Formats: sequence, structure tokens, C-alpha cells
Amino acid sequence: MKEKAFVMIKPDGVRRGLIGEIVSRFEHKGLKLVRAELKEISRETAQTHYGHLKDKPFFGELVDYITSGMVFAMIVEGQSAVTNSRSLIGPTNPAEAPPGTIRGDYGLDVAENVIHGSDSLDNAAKEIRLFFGRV
Ligand code: DAT
Ligand code: MG
Repeated sequence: MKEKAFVMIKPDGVRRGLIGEIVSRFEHKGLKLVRAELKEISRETAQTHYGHLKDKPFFGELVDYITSGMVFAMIVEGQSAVTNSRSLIGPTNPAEAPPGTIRGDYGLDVAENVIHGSDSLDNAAKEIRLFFGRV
């Protein structure tokens, strides 16, 4: 099934110049970039995006980090875009992410794990609306 997923290169990935490398992995996989924007996000957007984690002890740091610089927000489209992009990205903790995944190859720290990808089709739709409005 053709789907859209929301993917976002986080500030550490942008600062380290990984946009091209990461976008090419999605393209090589067959997931097409249909929208993309390099931007800073507001604290309010960050708090909404990570609302499911608001009771975690690291929530404040997470919001500080994700608003600490530019992010590269993308909509990728293709077959099973949500599960296929999550498999390119790898597990949340880079220490547990296998080589060959984006987090396994480029991440060191669970708090600064390079990239976000939607975890369900419902959340993909919500995230696309939050970051891009109606598309
Ligand atoms: P994912 O990004 O793999 O979907 P998530 O939705 O559970 O994972 O968490 C969102 C982000 O929050 C995650 O990418 C990094 C941060 N995070 C999660 N667990 C953490 C922890 N134990 N310590 C610090 N940051 C954490
Ligand atoms: Mg998540």
C-alpha cells in the first residue's frame, strides 16, 4: 500500500551535514521525497510532537534539543512508507541499532539519535498536519 510517512532529521544530523546522505538512503530504498523543509520548530510544536512523552524525566531536555537548531522535515511516500522508513532508521537507542541503519551508523546517544520517523499511519497523518498543514 502506498503511504506517506513523516521523517525529520534532527538538529544534530543537520549540524553534522548528514542531510544528503540520509535523503539518499530513502531514495535508494524507493521512498520518494514529496515535501521537505529546513526550518526551526517552535517549543509549542515540539511539545505537541512529543506529547506522548510529556511525563518522562527527559521531556524538558528533549524539547530543548529538538529546538536547538534547524531540522529537515520531510514527507516520504511509497509502499508501506511508515514501516519501511522505521526499518531504515533503526531502533530508538543508537547503541542497539544495527550497522546499516541510520541510527546505527550515525548515532551515539539515545537523546540525540539523528532522525525521527512516524511510528504508525495515524501518527504520520498527525505529524504531517502539525509540520506541513494540510497537504
Ligand atoms: P522513536 O524516536 O524511536 O519513535 P520514542 O517515540 O519513544 O522513540 O521517543 C522519541 C524520542 O525521545 C527519541 O527519538 C529520543 C527521545 N528519547 C526516548 N527515550 C529516551 C531516553 N530514555 N532518554 C533520553 N531521550 C529519550
Ligand atoms: Mg516515536
